[in-house]
Amino acid sequence: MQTIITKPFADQNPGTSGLRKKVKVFEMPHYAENFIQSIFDSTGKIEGKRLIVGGDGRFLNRQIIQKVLKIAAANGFGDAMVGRGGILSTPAASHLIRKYRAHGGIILSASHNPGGSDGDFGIKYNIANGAPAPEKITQDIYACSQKISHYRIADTDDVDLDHLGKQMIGDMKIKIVDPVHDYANLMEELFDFEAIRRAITGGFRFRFDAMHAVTGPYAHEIFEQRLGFPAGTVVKGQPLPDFGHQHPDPNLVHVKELYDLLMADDGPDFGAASDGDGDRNLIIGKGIFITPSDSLAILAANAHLIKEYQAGIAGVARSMPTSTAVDRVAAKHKFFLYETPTGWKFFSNLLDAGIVTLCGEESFGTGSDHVLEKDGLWAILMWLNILAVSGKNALDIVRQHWREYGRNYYSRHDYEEVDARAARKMMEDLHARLGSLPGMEIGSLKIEKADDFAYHDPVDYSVSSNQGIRILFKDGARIVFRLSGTGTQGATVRVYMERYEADPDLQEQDTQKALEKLITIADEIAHLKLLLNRRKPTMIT
Ligand code: G16
Repeated sequence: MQTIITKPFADQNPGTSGLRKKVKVFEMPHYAENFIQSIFDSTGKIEGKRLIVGGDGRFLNRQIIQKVLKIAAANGFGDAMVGRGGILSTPAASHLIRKYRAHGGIILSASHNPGGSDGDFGIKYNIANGAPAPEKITQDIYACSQKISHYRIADTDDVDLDHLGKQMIGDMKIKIVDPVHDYANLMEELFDFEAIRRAITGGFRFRFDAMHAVTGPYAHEIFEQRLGFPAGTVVKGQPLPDFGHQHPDPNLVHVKELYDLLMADDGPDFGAASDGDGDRNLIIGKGIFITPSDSLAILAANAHLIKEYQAGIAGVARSMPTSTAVDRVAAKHKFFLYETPTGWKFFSNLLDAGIVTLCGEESFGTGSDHVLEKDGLWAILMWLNILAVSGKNALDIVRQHWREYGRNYYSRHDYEEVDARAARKMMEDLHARLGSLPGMEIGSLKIEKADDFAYHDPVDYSVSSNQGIRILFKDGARIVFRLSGTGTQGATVRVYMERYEADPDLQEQDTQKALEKLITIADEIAHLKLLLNRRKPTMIT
């Protein structure tokens, strides 16, 4: 066991979800070691405790796992469970932490960010209940990283990550486990696999795009082996360090092939995709893309069809920028509804306290209290289960939902990798004008309220301020501006727009067309194009 002298790196402040940087940054001597030691220094007594370790298989995954294990052994952990090949999806890691009563888990992933030697890498820490570390802990980790002077590490051979079984580093036991088995069992407990099998026998066709990311092995086991979808249902199922040169972000740009297939007359009935670490989901029904906000609302409205949620759900939560579609479901069915800042960590307290059963975000994340992380395959299985027991197709379910609750037209415009100073200035200018906006009339729209969202956590009473600027119009329309906390290059400005349409005859318009007025107003209010020096957004979802 060695003690290595080191110096702090100023930039080790975790963002929306862990520390994300370019691979090149993580390759700098001591960079990863410092952050891992800072985690262990901020998370309480660890002697003799258990640690769960795994990642999404991206470039550097194996090397950093070796460092995590050697530093964990030198810091006194009793044992570590590691996914074979270094693989664990984020929700599967969360499940293992809970099931095997671990002290916590380290998940190596930069989620939907690109991989490969020029791509991104990330380190996340999840606490004993399986949830992402709350802000109090991430702030402590950062504080430790800013005064670190040494780290402890075992000077030993690398662990064999590819064979199931036990090994030792000093006094720490290491168990290499099947990354899929426990998670697949959990899914089988939650959902009616028999009903889905009957739908398959009845001709139901499905396509899942694993994007060469972590969900491939899980999807082959659950969809093809256990449910019986034919081989070939899961495509791009082999995790690759560079995700096959693709961006593992399940949106309509990066899974265009899947979208086109689902829009074709002879396409499958249902399509889905997941991201780098398996916590996001993209849902496409035959002939219709279902926005994450609508998906959350529809899952909440139909949860009673699923055996796990038959007894009713306690409440639902959505992140502030997510559309208010689910609010209408909550109001009708009298569920509690919570509006949190962006970041899954804010949902975890609510889930753990049992006051919320389902959560979701516009950024393709949905989940429930089965694990305290968002869970891509869970959301897809929930849809499959609802389709199977209702006997309806996805398009009809969505249309009926809009007719019953109204439609929330919704879109996010991203200005990616803009100059960070320009982005901050744009937000500051807007912030300074918030007081003058209420009452302003723009065309037929009147601004009712303008603020910077602050969240008061009802469980631990913590307050999180400056979580995004909201412009709320009298008719319920909204524009939200915020800076992303997951980018690794410059800054990314996200602009979210939403408006409600109750009239069924007006619910089938093109989304961008339906939001045209708000798109123009967003630019007029924030001077986006001028201040960011961009003619248009880089990504529209
Ligand atoms: C993370 C967070 C999500 C958040 C997303 C995007 O997801 O867990 O809550 O919505 O980042 O955040 P931002 O808008 O700040 O870029 P993931 O899947 O990237 O871990």
